Amino acid sequence: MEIPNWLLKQASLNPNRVAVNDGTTAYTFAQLVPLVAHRAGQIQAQTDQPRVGVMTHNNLAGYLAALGVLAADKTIVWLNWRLAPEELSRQIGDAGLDLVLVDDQLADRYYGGHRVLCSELTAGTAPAAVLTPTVDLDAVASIMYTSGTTGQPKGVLQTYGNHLASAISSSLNLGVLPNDLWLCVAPIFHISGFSILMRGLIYGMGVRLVNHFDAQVVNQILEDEPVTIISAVPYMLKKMLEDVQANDHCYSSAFRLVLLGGGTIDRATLNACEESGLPVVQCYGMTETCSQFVALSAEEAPYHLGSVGKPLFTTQLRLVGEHHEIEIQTPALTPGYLNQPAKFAAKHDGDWYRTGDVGHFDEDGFLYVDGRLDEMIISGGENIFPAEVENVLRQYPGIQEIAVVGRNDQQWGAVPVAVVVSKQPVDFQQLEAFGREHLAHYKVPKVYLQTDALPKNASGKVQKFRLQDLVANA
Ligand code: S0N
Ligand code: MG
Ligand code: MG
Repeated sequence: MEIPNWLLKQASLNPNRVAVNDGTTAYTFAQLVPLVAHRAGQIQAQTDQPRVGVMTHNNLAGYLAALGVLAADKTIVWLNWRLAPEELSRQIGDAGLDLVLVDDQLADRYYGGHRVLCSELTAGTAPAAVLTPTVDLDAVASIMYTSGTTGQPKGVLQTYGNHLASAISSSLNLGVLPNDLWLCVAPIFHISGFSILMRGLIYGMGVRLVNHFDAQVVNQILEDEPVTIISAVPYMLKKMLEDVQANDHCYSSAFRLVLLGGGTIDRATLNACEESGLPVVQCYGMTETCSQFVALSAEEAPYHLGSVGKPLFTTQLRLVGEHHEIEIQTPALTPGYLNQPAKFAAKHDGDWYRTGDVGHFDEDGFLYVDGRLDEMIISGGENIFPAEVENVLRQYPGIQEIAVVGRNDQQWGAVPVAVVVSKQPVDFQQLEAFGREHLAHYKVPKVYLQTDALPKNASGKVQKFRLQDLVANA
């Protein structure tokens, strides 16, 4: 089904509303149209491929580049700039990219194929594109890679229809006010950030871009500017809270709430936020669902600390099996993984999508997420799959066996710890350096232990739960 082009629609409905603002420059929806058409024209002049990579911080140049990709009727493949060169090349290869648009600030982080810097895109002289007046809701707007239990990355397809369903569900819970201004410091290469840009286009709402996270910068903006909502992961909220407590920030009267997702949070932090006047609304979502599909409401949030809320208007949710796995149906659910249909099928239980998370409802119908069925570690809002780390570190000379296990961490939520078996003593500094060469730094274990043998079951599978005590006390 086709509906009107989102940007053109907003340029007609709300031409003079600010669409995006980076603190220095602001563009209204009407002003955005020619800028985006220009970027789209440059992109069309550079590639015939249906997908274009974008690797950027949360800035205007990157925002315009991304919207340019969409206006060129192509799919954005979001690249996480923290990834190591070989991790990036695998994604670029899988997506068949022959063009990657790169933030000038990240020029030295990009090592792949044909790249165009955002400044080069801005300076391009090819004719502007003519924007297609409609969007096809089944077309894939964006792709984001996630890893998995085997350690192989999968490109999650996100259609326009998925983004629309997600944005509508969120708005039916949080409401949309004419003065809403959503601060976007969550990376736009993650759905936590990109969903804000999509909501901006769908709601006709302003987005305040912040290049990268810095608690003091964010708190100063929330004090000085009429931001109404910010999306944050627990790491960010804790840093913001520390700074509020240390420097007595008082957010502007326009401020409505911190939408918190991307990992579990301790009750003490939530209590401290309440005492410091930081209104937190917890939610629960995934890349596969274009952001939250369960959330608290602003009214209920203070009375249900620790819960992620109720399934949103378009979400069906059930708990299945002895572990109470969370299974869902929602129109925001991805139609699949790029090039890997079998992996997507394997995540289904009939019509239900298996999240891999386990949870329970309280007597009032509020959902609590209790953990994961697999070994995934969430560090600062980044997912880490132990298999991916083990596959790399196992290649280090002398390593016979390795197990990577998550350990709770005050700052990051959880961090990976490596337990290695080797006949000779292992130089952990060298092992860590090896990991940092081949993996995004956040995936590299923060603690290393050597042991004589890994605990295994009768069929030879490592029993990681038996390493928990060792790792917790290391
Ligand atoms: C937390 C962030 C900002 C940390 O980055 P910071 O502090 O800026 O670090 P740097 O200065 O760049 O680096 C310092 C050292 O720290 C290491 N490092 C960086 N990040 C991590 C990490 N995550 N874990 C461990 N270490 C990390 C660096 O490597 C560096 O060390 P060295 O020098 O040794 O290299 C950053 O990590 C960040 O931006 N995280 C957030 C990611 C995120 O947004 N995740 C959410 C993903 N989930 C979803 O999108 C679904 C849920 C969702 O949609 C949602 C989520 C939240 C709110 C709303 C929603 C919604 O539903 O709308
Ligand atoms: Mg930093
Ligand atoms: Mg790093």
